[in-house]
Amino acid sequence: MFPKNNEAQVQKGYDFAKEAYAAYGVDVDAVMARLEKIAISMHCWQGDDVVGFEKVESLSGGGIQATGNYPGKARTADELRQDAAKALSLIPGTHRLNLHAMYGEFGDKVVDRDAIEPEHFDNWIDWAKSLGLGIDFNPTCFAHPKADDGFTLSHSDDGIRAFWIEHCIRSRQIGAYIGKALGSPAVTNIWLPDGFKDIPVDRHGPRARLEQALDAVMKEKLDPQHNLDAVECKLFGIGSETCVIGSHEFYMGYAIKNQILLCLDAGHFHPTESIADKISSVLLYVPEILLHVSRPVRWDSDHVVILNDDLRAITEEIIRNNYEKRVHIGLDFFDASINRIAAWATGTRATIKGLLLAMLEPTQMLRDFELEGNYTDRLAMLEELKTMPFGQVWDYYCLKNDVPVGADWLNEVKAYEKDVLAKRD
Ligand code: RNT
Ligand code: ZN
Repeated sequence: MFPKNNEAQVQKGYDFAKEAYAAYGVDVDAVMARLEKIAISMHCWQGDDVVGFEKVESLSGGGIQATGNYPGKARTADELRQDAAKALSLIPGTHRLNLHAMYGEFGDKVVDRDAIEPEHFDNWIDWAKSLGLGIDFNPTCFAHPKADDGFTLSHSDDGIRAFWIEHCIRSRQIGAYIGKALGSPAVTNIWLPDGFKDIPVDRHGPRARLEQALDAVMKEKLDPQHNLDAVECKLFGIGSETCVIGSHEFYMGYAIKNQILLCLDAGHFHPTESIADKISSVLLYVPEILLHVSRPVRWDSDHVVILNDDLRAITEEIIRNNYEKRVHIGLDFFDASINRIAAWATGTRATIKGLLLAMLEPTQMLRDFELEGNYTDRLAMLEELKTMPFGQVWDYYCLKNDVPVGADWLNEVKAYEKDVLAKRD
């Protein structure tokens, strides 16, 4: 089994770390207070491999793909809630849940996407209330017969386009309903797979249709206290390798023009392109952004987020610039080859670690080096900071927030696997 925490030892480590950071002028207690205020939007779809609860035969599609068949995945909303609550109990802080329209509870009825109602999400709202969570929302514009040919809101068929417009209109209303009920705005994020596998002749037409469709979707003004709109671009997907209609330029223009949120997904750009570098630019032109923190491996593979340089660059940008009120941090990964609760916990804990590491940085000192043109000290210090006793602060943060310290959380995952997941198949 994995080692259990020893409170006295954690405290000792923390005292030591506190002094080490204080030498650089970093107040570790203030850092922890700041960290506690940041909510991560944990995505529900890691829990069931992006399947949902519609009464239609589940269809894959949309160019996204969960691979693996680890046993014990959630089959019902109750199971998914139970699993998500388990994961959240292993993650320090109070967070949010990111829901997709396909996770509505429709009873025995077949409710098509253009007929979803706020009530279909009441159980989620009650559950979120009981745990003090906020909820974010997404229309589901994929895995549906009307998306089978790869087009939704930009479809050339008026009827199909109208169907998806209705779905997105209802999704925004549901977002507002949820946000009102929970007293915290839901970020409703629109992503659609529309695009061409092979070289199109007309790139303008679908984009013009998408713009019009989005205008129809966004027509109803909703109270920003209840709902915030976001749009998510992509470079390519499986089956849309040559041209994605909702490209970066398309949505950046749309978000700026309409002053809504732009969603940047770490896996939706060229593999060497980092979303971290985009944040400071786009925040000059849009009020707020949404992030889909993901881990692309060679493509938009949606691997579980880990504390790598990409994640660190993202969290550093947020923290160094005090952007935490303007950047909504959502997660977007789905690995079906490992324990799904461990996947959630690993990715969410890693993201919080990234934020903590960034907060422990003596940024002003580094900025001063940079302004003086002293790149020697800037580089050398950035390297030295990597071996500061960050782990001791992280352990203490977990202890303080009543979640397992170190690898101890894996003991709980193992027990849950035995008691709950193993009984599902
Ligand atoms: C797909 C997008 C999108 C989805 C989720 C399920 O490439 O990243 O955000 O992953 O909506
Ligand atoms: Zn995404």
